[in-house]
Amino acid sequence: MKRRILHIDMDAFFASVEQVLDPSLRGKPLIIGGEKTDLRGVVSTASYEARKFGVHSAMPLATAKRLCPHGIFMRGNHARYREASLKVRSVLESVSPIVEPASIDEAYVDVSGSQRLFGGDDAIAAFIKKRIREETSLPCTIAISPNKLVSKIATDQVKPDGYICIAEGEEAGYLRPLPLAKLPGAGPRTREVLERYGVHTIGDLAALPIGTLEKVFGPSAHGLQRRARGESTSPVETDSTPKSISRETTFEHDLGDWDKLERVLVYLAERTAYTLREHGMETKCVTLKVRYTGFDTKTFAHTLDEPTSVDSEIIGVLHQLLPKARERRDKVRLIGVALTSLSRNQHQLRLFGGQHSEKWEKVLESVDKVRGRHGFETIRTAKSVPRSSMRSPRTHNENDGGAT
Ligand code: TTP
Ligand code: MG
Repeated sequence: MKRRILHIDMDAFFASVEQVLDPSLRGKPLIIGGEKTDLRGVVSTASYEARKFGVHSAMPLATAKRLCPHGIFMRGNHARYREASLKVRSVLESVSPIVEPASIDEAYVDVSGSQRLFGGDDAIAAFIKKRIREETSLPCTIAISPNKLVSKIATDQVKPDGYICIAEGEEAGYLRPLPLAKLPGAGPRTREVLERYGVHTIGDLAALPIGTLEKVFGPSAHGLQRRARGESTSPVETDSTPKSISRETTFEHDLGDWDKLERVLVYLAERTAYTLREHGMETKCVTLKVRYTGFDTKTFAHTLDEPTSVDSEIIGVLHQLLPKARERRDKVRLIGVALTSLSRNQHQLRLFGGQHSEKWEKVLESVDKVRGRHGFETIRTAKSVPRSSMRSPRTHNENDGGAT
């Protein structure tokens, strides 16, 4: 499934809400932040008509009054803005369950899974704009691209009442001509340094030899250049998006048999990997947790080069970590697995860059389907140990629920 991420930002949000409440304000230079008599304070937003005079957010009211003396100045009504914001959110949630509000008037939506249902990006955007108009009468701008970064930059380019769709593979080309200031993370200090190297556009940064960039910015050079190329894998995070997935088991009697411990670990790895895939996510960091006799607890972690959701790869990492845990002679009271550095599953990246095959993903998909229908226990690999050899499952000792 191709990853399609939508970014939506309402146009001149506070001012637009006021214009809906009082239509006589439409088409007029409207400035929200304070009354004309308020001496202090800053502009929170200005209608596009007021922006023509150079008025913008965060500008002192006094300056705004000087630039736009005939403007209409209002304090604003936050309860109304929140109400409109919630209506927008519920429209977005009717398109996809994966919605991340980024501010009162801005959100990301993972619409990868909504493509077929709605008939593609253009139809999704048209549907949202129409529904928001019906529910709130407010204008908004939408961008859809393979990731949050590119969509966020793009909405700003096509405001107000805009829409843009950037196809997979076009990210770098789209960003190339834009001024460096448009790239999140390229603040004034960074830009000042880069300009000395003749970097003025995002494309210039993307094309700069990485060695040069590393000399100036150290290891963060790579991330900076990846962003300049429009690459980003950060997931759209909902309230239910897990930050980590873990599972652990406490034994009835402390165990010294590492073959058995290993089998329990394989079982725990399969369970966490299953939960991971249920969430449509991948992990980059696998942690082995061991509590020895006497309650001393140690964790051993390994970060992968490529994220994965494949059982065998997670188990492989645990096998690498086990010898370290075994250095201690003590018996084991508890053993656990935690998966962190989670991101949305990137089938695309996998097919081209990853080592593991598409076939594996297919197999796991069908295994998960059977498990979803008939329960997890119906399929288990030969090396994993059955639940009966663990103490009172589920209720107390296993950290159930998976997501923490
Ligand atoms: P923005 O989306 O940054 O601005 P906007 O919606 O007014 O205009 P645009 O069409 O360019 O998106 O911010 C959303 C709301 O947040 C804005 O209407 C008012 C509030 N806000 C402040 O109160 N103070 C600020 O400094 C900014 C930037 C926004
Ligand atoms: Mg806005």
